[in-house]
Amino acid sequence: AAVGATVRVGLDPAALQQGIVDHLRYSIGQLPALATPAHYYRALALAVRDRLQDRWIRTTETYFEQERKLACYLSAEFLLGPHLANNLLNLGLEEAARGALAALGQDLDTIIDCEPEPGLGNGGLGRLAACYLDSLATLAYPAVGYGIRYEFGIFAQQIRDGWQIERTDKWLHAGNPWEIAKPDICYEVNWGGHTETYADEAGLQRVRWVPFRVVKGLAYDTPIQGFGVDTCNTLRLWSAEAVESFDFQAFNTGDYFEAVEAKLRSETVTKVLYPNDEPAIGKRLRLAQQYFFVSCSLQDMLRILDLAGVPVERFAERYAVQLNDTHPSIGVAELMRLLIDERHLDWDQAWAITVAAFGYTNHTLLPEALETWSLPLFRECLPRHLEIIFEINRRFLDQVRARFPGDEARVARMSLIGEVGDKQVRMAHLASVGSHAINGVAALHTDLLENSVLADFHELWPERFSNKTNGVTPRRFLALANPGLRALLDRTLGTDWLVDLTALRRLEAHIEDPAFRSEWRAIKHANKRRLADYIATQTGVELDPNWLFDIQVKRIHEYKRQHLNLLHILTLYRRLKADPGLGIPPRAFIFGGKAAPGYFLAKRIIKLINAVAGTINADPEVNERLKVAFVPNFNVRNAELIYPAADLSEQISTAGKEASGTGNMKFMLNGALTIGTLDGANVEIREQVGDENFFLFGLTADEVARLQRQGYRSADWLDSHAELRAVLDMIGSGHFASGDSEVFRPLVENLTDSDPFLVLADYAAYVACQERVASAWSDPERWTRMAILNTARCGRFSSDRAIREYADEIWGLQPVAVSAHI
Ligand code: 26Q
Repeated sequence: AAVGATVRVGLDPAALQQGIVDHLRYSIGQLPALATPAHYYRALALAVRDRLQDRWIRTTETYFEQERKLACYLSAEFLLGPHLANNLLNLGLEEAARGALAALGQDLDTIIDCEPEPGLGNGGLGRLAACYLDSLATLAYPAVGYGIRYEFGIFAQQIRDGWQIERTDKWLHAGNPWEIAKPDICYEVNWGGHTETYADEAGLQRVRWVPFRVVKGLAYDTPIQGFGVDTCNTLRLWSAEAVESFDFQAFNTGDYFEAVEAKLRSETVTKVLYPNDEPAIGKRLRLAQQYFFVSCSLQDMLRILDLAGVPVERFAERYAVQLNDTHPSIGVAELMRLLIDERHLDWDQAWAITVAAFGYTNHTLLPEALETWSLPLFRECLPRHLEIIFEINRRFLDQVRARFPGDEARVARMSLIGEVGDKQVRMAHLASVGSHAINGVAALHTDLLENSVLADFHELWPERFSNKTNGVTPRRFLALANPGLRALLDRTLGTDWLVDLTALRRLEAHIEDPAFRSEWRAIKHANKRRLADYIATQTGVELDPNWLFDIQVKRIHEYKRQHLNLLHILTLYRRLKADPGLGIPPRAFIFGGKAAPGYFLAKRIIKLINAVAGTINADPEVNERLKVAFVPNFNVRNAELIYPAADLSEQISTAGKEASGTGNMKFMLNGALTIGTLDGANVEIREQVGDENFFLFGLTADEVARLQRQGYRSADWLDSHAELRAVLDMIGSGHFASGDSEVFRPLVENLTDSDPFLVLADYAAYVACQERVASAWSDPERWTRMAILNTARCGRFSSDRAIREYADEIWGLQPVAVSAHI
C-alpha cells in the first residue's frame, strides 16, 4: 500500500505510530515536544477512528446493498463510557497501540485515562442500550442506535462535607474525536401551534400542522465496532439547531437580539440530560427532547427507504423499531402522522405498519415511574399528535368494548387518556397499543408486568408479551475491566468465551485444583489493591485488600435500600463497641452512586453514608474490623475498577421493585458472590449459580404485596427488635453528625413512620444472612470455589444472549456478514 494508506489503516505498531504522529501534526497542530498525554489521546483516538473507517463505510454500504431488515434502537440514553480501550480491544489493536505509544515515550494506560467519558445516561437503562449496541455489532446484526447528543451528560458528582454536589459534565469541551458530524443529514421538527384541515388536489380532506416553532436536528455519527468482526454499526445522535429561515423575520424588523434568543431557545433542546431516573411532572423541555429525537429518527428511516427506492408501504419489512422504555413512545403517534399527513397513507394501512414495526421494552413497575403527560401541556406542544392519539384510543377502546362488553371500568383502566385527577396521556398504554411486542427485562419483572401494571393488556393480547432478561457485555465488563482474569481465562480456556460466555462453564473443571484457586485469589487480590489505591486517592480512606470487600454501587434510591446496608453496618458497629473482642471478619463497605439532584431522601442517604464512614474510619475501637468508603462520581470508568474488586455484591432492593438490575450481572461475571432478595434478575442469577452459592434473604414480591395490602406498620418491627431500635436511635441522636439531631431525622422518621420499602421488615433477615456471609468468608477455599462458580455460570447474562432473543423473537432480524476491503 502507498504510504498515505498506511498512515490511515495499517494495524502494525509502526503504522499506528505514524498515524499518531500524523494526527498530532495535521489534525491537532501540536509540536511533539510540547504534546501532553491529552494531545496523544486525541491523536491516537483519531488514528483508531481511521482504522474503523473502512469497516464503518463498508458496513453501511453492505446494509444498503443487501436490502435487509435493520433494527433501530430508540433510546433517550446511551451510557457508553470511554471508547478508546473498547475500540482497541474490538479491533485487536491493544498491543500495537501500546507499542506505538511506547516508541513515542508514552504509556497507553495514561493515555486511555485522558478520555472524558460520554455519560449520556442515568444508569441501568442507558448502560443497557450501550451493551446492546456492542452485542449487535459483535453478532453482525444490522442495527442503528438513535438518540440525543446531549451537550452536557450526567452531572459529575463531588462530595463536599459528606454532601453530593453536582458539577456540569463538559464532555465535549476538548472536542469529540469519535463522532463525525453529518450536517447534510438534518430534519425539521415542528413544535406547538395548531392544526388545520385542507383539501388536496384530488379534493381529499387532509390535516396540516401549523407549528409555533421549528427546530432543525443534525446527525452526529459514532462508530460502534463489533468485537472480532468487520461489522461497524452506527450510533446516530441528534443535535438541535435553529432553522436559519426562522431568524429572518425578527432580524428584518430590526430585533437582532430577539433573533439570537430564538436561536438559543432552539438549541436548548439537546443541551442537557435530565438527571432523574423517573419522570418529573410537567417538564415541557423533556417532552421536546423526546419528540425531537424520535421525529428526526423516523424521518431518517423514511429518507433511507426513499433512497433505496423501497415504497413506504414496506416500512415494517425493513425496520424493527425498539422503544427503550416509554421515552421514545411518542414515535407511535409520529410514525402515524408521517405516514398519513406526509405520505398520504390511509389510517388502517398506517396503523398496520406502525404496530408491525414497533416493539416496547418496559423497565419499571413503580407507579410513580410510569410516564404520563398532562393533556393541556401535550395539546399545546403536540396538537396533531393528540388528535392522532384520540383516534388511536377511539378505535382501541371500541376493540376493548367488543371483547369485554359492558366492562366500562376496564375501558377506563385501559384508555390512553387517564382521567384520575387531571387528564393525562399514558405513555405506557400508547407504547403497548402501538407495538406488536411488549417485554419485561427479567423473568420476575415480566411476570409482574403481566399480572399488575399491564394485566389488562396481557389479557387482551397475551401473544404480544414476552420476557427478555437483560444482559451485559463481557468485552467491557470482563476483558477490559479485569485484565488479570481475562489472561487466566484465555490461558485456561482459550478465547472463545469472549463471544460465547457459556464457555466459562468449563471453568468448573478447575475448581478442585488448589493451584488454580490460588491464582484466582491472587487476581482478586490485585484487583482489590488497584481499587484500594483509587479509593485512597479519591477519598483518603485506606482499605486493606485482605479484607472482605462488600460493595453496593448503583443509583441512590429508597427502593434499592442503601439504608438497609447502613443499618447492618451500624449493627456491627454497635456490637463491636459493646464487645471489642467480637470475632467478626474485617470488612470494607464500599458505596457509590448518584442521587437525582432533587431527591431529598437520596441525598440524605449519601450524607449518612459519609457521616458513618467518618465516624467508623476514625474510631480505633472498630477501624481494625470495619471501614466504610463512598466512591465519588460512580460512572462507567470507575465501575470498571469496582466490579472486579468485589467479594460481595449487594442486591438488596425490596422484592418486586427492581425490574432487573444489571450491576448484579457485572459483579457475578467478575466472581463476586451475591447477597440479595428475590428481585429482578437476582432470581435467575440464583437459579444459575445454585441456592448454596447465593446469599438469599428477605420477603418475596408476593409477601411484600400482601403486607402492603394488609396495611404494613413499620412500628411493629421496632417493638420486637431492640437492636434495630437502638441503631435508629443512634442515627437520630446526631451521633454521626457531631450531635446534630436534625440532619438525619427525615430519614429515621421515614423508616419509623411509613417505611415505604419495608426496610425494617427485612432488617433481621438481612443481618442474619450477613452472618452466613461472614462464616463463609472465614473459609477462603470454600469462598473461592463459590466465586469461581459465579463466573463459570454467568453465561446467560451476556448481552449477546439477550440480543439474539430480541433478534429472533421480536425483530425477525438476521445477521449480515460484512467484509471490509482491507
Ligand atoms: C423519564 C421521564 C422524565 C425524566 C426522566 C425519565 C427517566 C429517565 C431514566 C425514567 C427512567 C430512567 C431510567 C430507568 C432505569 O435505568 N431503569 C433500570 O433499567 C435497567 C435496565 O433494564 C434495569 O436493570 C433496572 O432494574 C431499572 O431500574
